[in-house]
Amino acid sequence: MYPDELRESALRVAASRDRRLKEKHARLTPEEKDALLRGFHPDFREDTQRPVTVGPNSGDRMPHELVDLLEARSRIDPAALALDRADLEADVLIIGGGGAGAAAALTAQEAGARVLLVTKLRLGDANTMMAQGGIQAATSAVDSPATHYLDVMGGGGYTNDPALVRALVRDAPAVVAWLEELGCMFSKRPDGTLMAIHGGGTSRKRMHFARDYTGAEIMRTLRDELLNRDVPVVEFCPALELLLDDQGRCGGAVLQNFETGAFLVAHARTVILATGGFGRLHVSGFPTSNHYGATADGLVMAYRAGAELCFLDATQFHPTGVAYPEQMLGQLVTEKVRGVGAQLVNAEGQQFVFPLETRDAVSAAIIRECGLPGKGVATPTGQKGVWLDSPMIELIHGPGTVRRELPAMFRQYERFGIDMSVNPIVVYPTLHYQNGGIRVDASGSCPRIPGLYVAGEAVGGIHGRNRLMGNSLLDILVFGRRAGHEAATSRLPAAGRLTLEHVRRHNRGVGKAGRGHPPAPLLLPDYVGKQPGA
Ligand code: MEZ
Repeated sequence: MYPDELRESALRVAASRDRRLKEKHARLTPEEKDALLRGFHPDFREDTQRPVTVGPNSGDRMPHELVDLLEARSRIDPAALALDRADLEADVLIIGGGGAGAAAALTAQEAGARVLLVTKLRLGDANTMMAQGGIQAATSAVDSPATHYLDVMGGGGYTNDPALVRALVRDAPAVVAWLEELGCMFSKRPDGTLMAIHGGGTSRKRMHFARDYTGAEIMRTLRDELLNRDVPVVEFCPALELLLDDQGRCGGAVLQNFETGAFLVAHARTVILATGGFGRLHVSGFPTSNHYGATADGLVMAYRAGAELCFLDATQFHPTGVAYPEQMLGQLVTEKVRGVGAQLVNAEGQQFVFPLETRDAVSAAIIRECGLPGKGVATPTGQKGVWLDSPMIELIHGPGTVRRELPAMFRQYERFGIDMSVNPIVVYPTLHYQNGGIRVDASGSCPRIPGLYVAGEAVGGIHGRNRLMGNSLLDILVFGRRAGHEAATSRLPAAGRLTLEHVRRHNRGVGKAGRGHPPAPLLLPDYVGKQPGA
């Protein structure tokens, strides 16, 4: 099961289990948390970020991997394209085929718009599909949107945009009801009410879930609905640039057929960007839990068009990515494992952090522990990690709980001969989420670019400097629906003649620096001859 290097330490973890069952680890004080983050969170390392030198956020620090893209030249030559004739036309053009794009398309269509959804890969190929642990919503009598609001703000270090948080928590119960109406099968109690657990940083049990494949179940529901309603979808067709008129109003995009390489011009009254985050950029050399397509394309396009970005110096590393076996390096071990009782334990069988601190703090604590002599666990290839003591779940809730409540996780490990209901598993932080993104208002509109709306992980400000578990599956739906409605019902005057003048300006602005990077948007991560983080 485990090689010798790990077996001995796993036995120490098992021997300490009875003691730890009775032990409650102290919560961090605000001062301790601050010191932990400053000392060990990658955001605070000098070498992980630099100021961007072009565009509206010039001077702001962001991860090198993102700055490289923001400072890169376009993939297209603006002079070589005729933009007056449209290959595709719609009232609302939605760019992105994950949960946010799907929710936006359904809502815009309900509001009477002719919608078109274009997506880089296939419909549903997105982080939504990979989300495991749950979706937050204050649905119980002992909870309220106000309490949810306070948790979200606390998790984000009180830096979040209050208007966006208000929208998030207010819409949450209705969003869950909408999903149920569409046929989403959440885990329920015998009386038919939604099951709920805690996540890191929550003061109430409000994490609703479909076992441990919540995102897949939500995406299945949305995709079925799009197909049932015959919403037009064009797959394998990434967007490369937005189109603006001479007033800076957005009225379409340039797309590329991934198979033939042909450029396509799409005209629309309004455009919704739902392109996801930057999780495949391997920020600071970390492995990732993200979908292959998460290459920050929307940030690049919107930035060139003049959008303001925010909070991009705050990256979320999920505390529990797989560290062993290496074939699964970086894959998510859902926070639900800690939500139902597993503790984080060092090589000597000692708990070193309260398991449901916010993610930024838990990740920093794991990184600190791995740097202390004899405390971290080393896999045969030298990958560092700590133990996540999953067998505790069986001791707390009874035999069979892991297999029943965490079937996807259980199978993931079983394929490698590891029974996680009997043996602890080795974990290390993995790049998980882009806390920041494009600045929008509570309707999802981009204030600097009339006609442009943003939803999902591409949005910045909702989560401040650190998102809590289950608020991403929530925000893609809340802001997908808000953006969809707003884009469909907008009374903006029609865009004038569409141009790529902003792209010419950008290409001139980046000068020599831009030529040093491959063109952007990246579209797909480059693993050829280059290891992540090298
Ligand atoms: O919101 C998330 O990121 C989430 C639910 C992840 C998880 O641990 O399952």
